[in-house]
Amino acid sequence: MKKSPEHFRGIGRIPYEGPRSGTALAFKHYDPTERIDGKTLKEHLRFSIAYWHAFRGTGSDPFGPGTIVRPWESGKDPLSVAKVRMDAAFEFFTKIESPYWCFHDRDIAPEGRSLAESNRNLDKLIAHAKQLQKATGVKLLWGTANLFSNPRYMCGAATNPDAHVFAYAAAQVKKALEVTKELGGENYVFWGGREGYETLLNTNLKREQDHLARFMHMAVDYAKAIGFKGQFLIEPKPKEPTKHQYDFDVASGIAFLRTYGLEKHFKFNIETNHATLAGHSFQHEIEVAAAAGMLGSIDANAGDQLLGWDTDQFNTDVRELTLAMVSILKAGGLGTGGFNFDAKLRRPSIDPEDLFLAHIGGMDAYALAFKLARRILAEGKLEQFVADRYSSFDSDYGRDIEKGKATFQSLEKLVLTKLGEPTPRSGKQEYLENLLMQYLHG
Ligand code: XLS
Ligand code: NI
Ligand code: NI
Repeated sequence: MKKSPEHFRGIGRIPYEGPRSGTALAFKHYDPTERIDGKTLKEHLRFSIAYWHAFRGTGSDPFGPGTIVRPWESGKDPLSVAKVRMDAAFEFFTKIESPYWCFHDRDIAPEGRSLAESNRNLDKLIAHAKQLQKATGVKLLWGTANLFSNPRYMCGAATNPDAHVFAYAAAQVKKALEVTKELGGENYVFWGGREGYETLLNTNLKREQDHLARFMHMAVDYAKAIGFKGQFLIEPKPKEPTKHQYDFDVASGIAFLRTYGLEKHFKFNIETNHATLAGHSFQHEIEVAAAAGMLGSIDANAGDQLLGWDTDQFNTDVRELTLAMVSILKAGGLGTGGFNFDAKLRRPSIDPEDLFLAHIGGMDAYALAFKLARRILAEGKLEQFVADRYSSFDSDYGRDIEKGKATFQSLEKLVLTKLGEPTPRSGKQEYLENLLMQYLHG
C-alpha cells in the first residue's frame, strides 16, 4: 500500500515521560509498555478513539458553524477526502498509542443518493480501513450505524411510526453489522439517539417499544446468520436529541431487555456524560450494570455540572475515574469492551495539537485512576469495610434470609423471643471519604 504523506507534521509518537515531565505532548501516567500482572497498560486499558468527534467534529454548535479546519478536508471529491481523512486518523491513532478505534457507518463514508450507493461508498472505505488496520495494528473496538442524522430518522429509526423508515433502518444496520464483522469489530453498539419521543400527544409508547425490541431481535438473528461474534452493547442516554429516550439509563435498559427476552445478547456501553444527564453518577451506572453481569464497555468523557446537555468533554477528574475504576475492576474488567473517548474538542480548540493534548489528558487520567484503583483494591480497606458492614448476613439467621430459608413468621419469632431492638452502627461516610483522599493525594 502506498505510503500516505504525514498529516500531523511536527508531532511524533507521544512519548511517556513520567509524572514530573514538563513536556505538554508527553504522557505523564500512561506508559503503554508498562507491564502489570503480565499485561501491558495498553492491553489493560484498551483505549479507543471515536472517529466522529476526532475526525468529523468541526466545533459547530447551534449558534455558529465549525471553527476547526483540517487541511485534508479541502478536496472536492467526497470519497477521496474520506480516504485521506482516514489516513490522517490512523496516523493519529498510531501516534497517540491507541490500540482501538470506533465509528458510525456515515462517519467514514459519505451517504449516497440511495441505500445502494451508500453501501458502495461504505465498501470502498471499509476496504481502505482494512488495509490501514493491517498496516498499523490498530483494531476496531466497535462499529455502529448512524440512525439519527439523516432527516428520514427525525421521528426515530426502529421506533418510527412509519414501517418504511423501520425497514430502511433495518437495512442500514444489516450492512453496518456486515462491515463491523469484516473489520474484526469486537462489539457492536446501539445508541438510540432518536428512539424516544418529543411528545406523548403523537406517540404510542407501547408499540414503539415493541418495535424497538423486534429490531434488536432481528439484529441478534442476523449476527448469528453471518457468524458475527462481537458483543452487542446498548448505550443508554435519557434524552437529547429526544425529550425522552427509551434506553434512559442502565436500569431501564435492563428492564427493557428482560421484558423482551433479549438480556442474554446484550451488555451496556456506559457513557459518563449520559449518566450525569440521567441524574446518576458514572460509578452508579457501572455498579448497576455490573450487578446484572452486563458491564460491557465505556464511552469515556465528562459533562459539565452546570450545563444540561451532552458536552462530551475529556475527563481529567481523577477522583471520579478512580471510583469508576474500582467498580470496573471489582466486576472483573470490561472483557471485550474498552475505554472509547467519546469526547470532543471545545469550539475554540482549533490547533491539530489540541487533539493530541485532549487525548493525552484523557488517557493519563484513566491510567492514573487504574493504578490508584488497583492500590485501593490491593490494600482492601474499602472492600473490607463494606464486607464487615454486611457481615450479619454471613451466618445464622442472616444467611437464612439470603438463602431464602427465613419467613416473616420465623423472623417475627426471633425478634420477639431473642433479638429485640437492633443496635445502630455508624455508616462512617466521612472516614471513607478521608481514606479515599489519602489514596488520591498521599
Ligand atoms: C451520543 C452518543 C453517541 C454514541 C454512538 O450522545 O454518545 O456518540 O456513542 O452512537
Ligand atoms: Ni457515546
Ligand atoms: Ni453521548
